[in-house]
Amino acid sequence: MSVTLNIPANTNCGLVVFCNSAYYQKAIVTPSGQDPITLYKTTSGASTNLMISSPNQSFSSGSTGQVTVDIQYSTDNKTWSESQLSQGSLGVSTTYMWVVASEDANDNDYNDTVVVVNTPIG
Ligand SMILES: [Ca+2]
Ligand SMILES: [Ca+2]
Repeated sequence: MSVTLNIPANTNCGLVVFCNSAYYQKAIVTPSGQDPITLYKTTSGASTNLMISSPNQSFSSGSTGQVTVDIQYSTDNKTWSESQLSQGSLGVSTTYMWVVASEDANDNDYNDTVVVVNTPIG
């Protein structure tokens, strides 16, 4: 199950994803009317802290500003399951941030994959 971020339309957004998890992780960020941006954490085994970003780590929120975020995990890099998602947003001084945290299966630390989208204000 994905969540939808309601971002002002046609706004440039930064994208960072970080992980703290043993399982494989996949984050799929889809701005309305655009191709999905899919980021993977492919290392499995020991718990791994990792920040991942695509070479093009910014995107436009598009004509509606609706951006969906889906986070999945896998134990074998073949079969993927939906993570539990927790969504929030905050404004700090001149920056606004949307955060989607996720839990894959085990310990409820909700940091297995965390997607952060940011825009400047004003
Ligand atoms: Ca966890
Ligand atoms: Ca974790």
